[in-house]
Amino acid sequence: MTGLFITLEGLEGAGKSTNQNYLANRLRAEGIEVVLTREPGGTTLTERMRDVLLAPSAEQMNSDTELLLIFAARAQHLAKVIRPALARGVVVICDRFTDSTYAYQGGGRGLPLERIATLESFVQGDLRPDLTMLFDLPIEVGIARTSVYGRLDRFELENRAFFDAVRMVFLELAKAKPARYSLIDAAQPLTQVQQAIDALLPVCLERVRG
Ligand code: T5A
Repeated sequence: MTGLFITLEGLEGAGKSTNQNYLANRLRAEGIEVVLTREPGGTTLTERMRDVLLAPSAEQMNSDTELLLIFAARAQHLAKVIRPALARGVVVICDRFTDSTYAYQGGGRGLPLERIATLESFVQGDLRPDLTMLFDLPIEVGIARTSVYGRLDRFELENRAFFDAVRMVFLELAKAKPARYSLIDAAQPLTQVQQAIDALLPVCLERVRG
């Protein structure tokens, strides 16, 4: 048995966490076992690594340090959560994965995409998401939604140009890999976003049930 690996991507406030729960509930209603997880994070150890990555700090983090920390956390997360769940044949829904690395470290930080691809192969081998939902929206809409949370994390402190570059890479990835990606207009009201997810359910179910 091999499970199904679904990733949710997009800018801050795009609705990934909200719709991770929505999608999980829709699949569970069909009798499908689902594991929800996120990056960076997903295990006790990698949640601590997440804190290091997200906490604003007086000492500026070097971009390669950031990249390596993200892939170090990913190696642990794959070993402890994602690979075992897929081996049990369940659906894994992950809030962000390596496409976020291409978008934030490649687009936002300007690191070479080949360097990210090298680490991707080293850490993941052949494992790639089966399906990716990209929740796309302008950054101002996303930041307005998350501003209610109060304190900004290290990425949310970045400027408009950073997020424009992140968004552009996400859209390029979606265009380059149409078989894996579904592009969802996340600026719409939540009910419409969830109708778009409902429209993708038959594909998910077909893939799970073979
Ligand atoms: N990162 C991560 C990297 O740089 N490289 C990597 O490789 C990885 C994996 C993680 C940070 O790490 C960086 C990217 C990120 O900056 P995070 O907290 O996991 O940070 O990610 P965020 O995107 O910042 O999480 P958010 O919680 O801000 O965004 P979500 O999950 O997309 O949004 P959600 O569901 O929490 O919704 C936010 C609010 O909007 C409302 C919700 O109810 C909620 O209040 N909402 C809507 N309101 C109106 N209309 C809609 N359609 C709505 N959808 C949701």
